[in-house]
Amino acid sequence: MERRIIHIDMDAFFAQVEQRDHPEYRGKPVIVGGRTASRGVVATASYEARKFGVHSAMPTRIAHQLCPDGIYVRPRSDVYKSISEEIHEILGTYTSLIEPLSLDEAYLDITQLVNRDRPARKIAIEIQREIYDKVGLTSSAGVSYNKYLAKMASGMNKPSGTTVIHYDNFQEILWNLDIGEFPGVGKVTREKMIRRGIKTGRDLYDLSVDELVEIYGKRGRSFYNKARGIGTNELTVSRERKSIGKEKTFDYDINNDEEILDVLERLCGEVVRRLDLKDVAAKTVTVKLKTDNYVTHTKQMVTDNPVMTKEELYQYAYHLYHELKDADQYIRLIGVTTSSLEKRQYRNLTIFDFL
Ligand code: TTP
Ligand code: MG
Repeated sequence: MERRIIHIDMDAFFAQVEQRDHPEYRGKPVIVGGRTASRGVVATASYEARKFGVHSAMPTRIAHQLCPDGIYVRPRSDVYKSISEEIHEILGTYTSLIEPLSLDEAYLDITQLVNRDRPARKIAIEIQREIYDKVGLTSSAGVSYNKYLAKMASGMNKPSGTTVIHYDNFQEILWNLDIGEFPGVGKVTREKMIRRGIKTGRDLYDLSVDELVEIYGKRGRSFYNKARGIGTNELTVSRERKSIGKEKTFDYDINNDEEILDVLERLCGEVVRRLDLKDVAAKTVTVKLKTDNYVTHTKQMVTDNPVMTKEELYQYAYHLYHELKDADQYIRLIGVTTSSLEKRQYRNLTIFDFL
């Protein structure tokens, strides 16, 4: 059966997050990586930094030589992880047929969403726009009829590109590619192939499967298929996430209700934002406290009506907090989690709602 697969990949993910959160970094070469002095490697670089030749996995020392005036920052893994969850939550509102690949990449099977007025390219653009509006980051999308071509496509017009590979153009696109662009062809293999006269997708296409298997063993068959645009369209779908929560560790142990509740209220706001993104409501609310002697206490309750607003969630969380909290005990962490998630039901408005 013919399918429509979208591959979404955030542009210069870590670096773009740093530019989003530090406006003074925008338009500048930003390099996110380990240790800035003599050791460590580059995790990623903004597109401005890539112009200097800086790229992922390069020793930071080399990056400093290529781009001495760049802005070098350490990764903030927790932030990237939480943004990644927000992005995956947005994707989950389009379809449950999602295969997450990494923090910043996923496949979506949108076959069922496509119709004459809403072609796959349009859906891809809608997704990219929604991610930008809600998370403030650009992404690139590839659309095709299998995973391999969708992923190839998303890389073709970065940043902010939307690229479609279909039956009418796939062969021409693949034939014109440098051999190094094919998955599985690293630097070393590329050099060897070029020495054999295999420089482009077209050269690869001209070899028989027997010749390729003879030279490259098992990989040979894969190269043969890649040259012909053959790949799987089956997604390895992840399990639906069962809870959404947020927690905060205090810089120092505290025992001041007002301060703690302030944080709890903010956490409730963040959790509801994530419920909004997924368009779900929660039947269960759990509050967790960790005391200064590292003991964790949790208490949960089932709500009368599924929770969807910050005020509702905070009501429950406030109540649970007071049940858990010992007046003499200092705490070091507080968290609130929602579970038993269900799709929101929208009541049909009647004329009485307007009176
Ligand atoms: P990628 O999607 O490979 O790269 P990218 O998003 O930075 O840039 P592009 O626009 O080309 O997609 O990886 C996603 C993130 O994973 C990246 O921002 C940082 C991290 N990463 C590493 O930490 N080390 C690596 O070697 C690579 C490739 C990525
Ligand atoms: Mg990326």
